[in-house]
Amino acid sequence: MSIAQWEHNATQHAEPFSQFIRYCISRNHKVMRRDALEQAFGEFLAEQALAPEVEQSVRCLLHWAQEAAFDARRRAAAFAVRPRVAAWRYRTFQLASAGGALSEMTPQAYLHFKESLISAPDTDPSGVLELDFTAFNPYVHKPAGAHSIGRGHTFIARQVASQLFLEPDQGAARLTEYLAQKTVRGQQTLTQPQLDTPEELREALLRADGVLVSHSADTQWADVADSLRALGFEAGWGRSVARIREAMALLLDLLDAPSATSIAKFLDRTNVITAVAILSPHGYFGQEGVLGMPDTGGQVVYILDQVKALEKEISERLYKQGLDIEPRIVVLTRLIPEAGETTCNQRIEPIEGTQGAEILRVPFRHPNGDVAQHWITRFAVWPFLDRFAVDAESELAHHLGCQPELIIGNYSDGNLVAAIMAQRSGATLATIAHALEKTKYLNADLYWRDHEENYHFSCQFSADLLAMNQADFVISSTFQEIAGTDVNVGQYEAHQHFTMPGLYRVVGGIDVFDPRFNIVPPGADEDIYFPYTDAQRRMPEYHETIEEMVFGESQPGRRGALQDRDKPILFTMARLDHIKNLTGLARWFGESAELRERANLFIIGGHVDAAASGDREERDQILLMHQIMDNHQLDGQMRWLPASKDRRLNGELYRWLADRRAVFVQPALYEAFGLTVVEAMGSGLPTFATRHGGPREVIEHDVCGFHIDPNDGVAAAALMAKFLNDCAADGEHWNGYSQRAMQRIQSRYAWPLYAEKLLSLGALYGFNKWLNRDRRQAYERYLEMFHRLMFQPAAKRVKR
Ligand code: UDP
Ligand code: LCN
Repeated sequence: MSIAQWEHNATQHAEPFSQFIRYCISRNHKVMRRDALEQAFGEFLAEQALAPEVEQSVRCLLHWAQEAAFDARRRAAAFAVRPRVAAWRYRTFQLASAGGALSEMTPQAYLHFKESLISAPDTDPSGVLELDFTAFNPYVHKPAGAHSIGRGHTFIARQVASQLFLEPDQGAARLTEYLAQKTVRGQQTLTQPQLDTPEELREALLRADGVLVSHSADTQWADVADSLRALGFEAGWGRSVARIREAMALLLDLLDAPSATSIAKFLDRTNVITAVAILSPHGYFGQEGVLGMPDTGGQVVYILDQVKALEKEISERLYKQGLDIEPRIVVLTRLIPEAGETTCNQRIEPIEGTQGAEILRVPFRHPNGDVAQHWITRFAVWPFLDRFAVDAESELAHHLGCQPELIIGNYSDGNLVAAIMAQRSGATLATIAHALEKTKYLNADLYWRDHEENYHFSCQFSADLLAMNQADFVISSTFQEIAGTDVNVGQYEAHQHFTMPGLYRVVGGIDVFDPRFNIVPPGADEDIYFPYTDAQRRMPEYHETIEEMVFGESQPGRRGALQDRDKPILFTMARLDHIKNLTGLARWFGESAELRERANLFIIGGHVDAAASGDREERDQILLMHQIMDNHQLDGQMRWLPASKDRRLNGELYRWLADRRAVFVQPALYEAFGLTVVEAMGSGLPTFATRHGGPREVIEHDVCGFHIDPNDGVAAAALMAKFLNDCAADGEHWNGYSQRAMQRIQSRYAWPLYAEKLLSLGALYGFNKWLNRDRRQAYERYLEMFHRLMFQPAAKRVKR
């Protein structure tokens, strides 16, 4: 659909379109998303039939409108139309006695239209702080096609090459300057500072090749170091003569005619990252007994796996580069003095499965210096973060004894702290959203005041804007996280234009075509989540415990006992958040006689005993779950256990269930990525997962699993029942899905691939940052002002 077609439809069918607008106004609708519009149109049709082709045209108009706003007073509607991925057009429809007139709107006008519906009418639109971060973007040329979204590195490599190439002498001089100042942990690498003109560098490279050519390819750096040092070189080109010559040849090419491929390859070889700080302040960050606790889920798993993979890859790179340096990786999180049975009150915790990576915990402090003693929900950590950033920086410097070259933020709070630290130190900044809250809560921006007491979105969305604009590169797990699908809006995309009435209006929050976005999907630890068919590595020592978990009796803290052990099992495991919708799954199951007939339901989530929970949202879900089990009398067909915190046991649980031809269900209302989906599929469980979010991209529908609509439980239950019926009729049916699920995960979601890509990005974007450091000053100032004038006052309003 093009915007011209949309306009054509709207004008051609102005009369029925205006009737529907009047219908919405008469029902007092103000702002509606596409789903709600489509539903309202169904209700409208029940009152007023339209000719089929007219009905189809109006339906089409609504389908491409992501949102509509209705103003009874002005007798007008405004539409946010998204004719294709990440393209937004705004149109207003002014009702007239017959039909109406369509006209174009700017994003500003559209946002003002919405604001006026909920704040005082006729507020002066210029009286609102309007933010446009994209105006400062150093990338004048950006890729335009949706296929480029999430592949920023290819664009940056081309841009860096052309920047160097456009001014040939200057380019060579910049490269020479870059090499001359390059130190690693205070040690000069690659070239000595006196090799400071391109001519001298070229000459030295040619002479070095003259020396190296007489050595065998596997001669070590140590054997040629003296000769190369005499020519002005230092370690860092390679451990063997073969690698040294390759890297030097790449540099000679670059000095003559830089290309995107050679610059990326050269940096990958030489711009090695040796020390990384990873920020993840909120939740209980630990290695044992924390998973499933409030705010403690996939992010912790992701980071611990990420650290292992990164350390391994850095070690290999350093080795090949000929540098005898140990990688240093530190995860910075919050120290919680009253941490229950967790280790979150310990300052240092070595990370298992690594040579030297550690968790370093730094407490949150009140303004008077007192340490905050208890866990604090992720929605209320904001007033602590500025101070945490400074404290973490000094503890890290003390602990590491060197500056990290790369700082990686996680989630809104970690990204903000990482941004502050990177801004102060000049390190390369990567951010990872994991889950942007804005798309999870309906109209969280427009009605932000209603959410403020519990969620403090004024802080969170400001932190998100700051971090995503400060980032040198952004790591995303899927394409949809950035730019959605043909019909669904991406999580980052939702930050392009939005308004928080009375606070600020964002007309350029982030541009998803910005080349800082890169898709780097995570994996699942292959030592824990491996195929159920891998008999050699199976962990039978857990089987007795698992048998008891699944088929044991009901007892305090657990509910339900499966009466018919022969039925296949529908399994789910998640934190017991509203958004995870485990209660939704229990209800679909309860309401579907067919599914109850066919299967048992096994749920692991949160606490079964509400008194044991310290989280408001979790307690609500616990009460709801009990109510559903009572109403549908599910105790003999459903079993519910509290969070299961042992990852190795969980890995074997997935496989044990696969032995019994079970399926995994992920019913979330929205799931940013969904590690459980990767774990379950990698273990061999056919998986039914929400079509809202990452699982839509992880699973190919009806090939290696199924997409389900969490808002249509009847259809989801029917799809599961049909699958189980097909499995009962054909013994191979389950196998096919299981095999394809395992293949899908093995080929795409693997940590070694992740680490390799992340470090290549660090090398490339780090150089890009150095090359363009003068261009970012205005941008940095704008961000700093936003931080001080918007974020900090909002954070001060959060109760400590
Ligand atoms: N998890 C767990 N026990 C539980 C609940 C979750 O071990 O009771 C683990 C799960 O195996 C996965 C992670 O926590 O590794 C949850 O990650 P996911 O991305 O699915 O969701 P998140 O909690 O991050 O929203
Ligand atoms: C947070 C989430 O909500 C999940 O969807 C992700 O899988 C997890 O973080 C890891 O990125």
